[in-house]
Amino acid sequence: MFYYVLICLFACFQNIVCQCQNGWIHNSTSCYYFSDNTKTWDTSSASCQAHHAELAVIETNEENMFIWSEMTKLGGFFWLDGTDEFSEGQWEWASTGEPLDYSNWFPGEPNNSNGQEDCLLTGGVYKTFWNDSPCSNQIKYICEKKLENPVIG
Ligand SMILES: [Ca+2]
Ligand SMILES: [Ca+2]
Repeated sequence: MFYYVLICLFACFQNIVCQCQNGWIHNSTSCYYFSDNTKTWDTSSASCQAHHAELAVIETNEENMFIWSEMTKLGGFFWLDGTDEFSEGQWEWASTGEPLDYSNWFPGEPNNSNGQEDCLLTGGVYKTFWNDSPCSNQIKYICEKKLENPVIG
């Protein structure tokens, strides 16, 4: 806890807001929201954007393990920001258009089962691993927003 306060003080000194709003969880330079309710990938993405966030983009193993540590408390599958709906097999993060430089696919995935799996999920039976799934499935979702500079008025 003391160590965390030191980091937080340093972050504040650097003009970085070090707290997440209620219901959001801090990790590294982001705040995360893990939903209770279930939605399609599109409506999940829209819900995140309504909170000035995007579906979570996982860029490192550390971040993936943080996500897993929270998912284990809640249970269920969760949507991430990844999709290949624009070009089959070309996986990208929808919010940035960047390819998945880091990935943690379950063995045999992505398999585009029945030719209609274009959205990225994690958790559930896949645990820390990732699977491509039909975007119309209704599951939980994870939003992510970067810690922002404070507004100085
Ligand atoms: Ca696909
Ligand atoms: Ca699949």
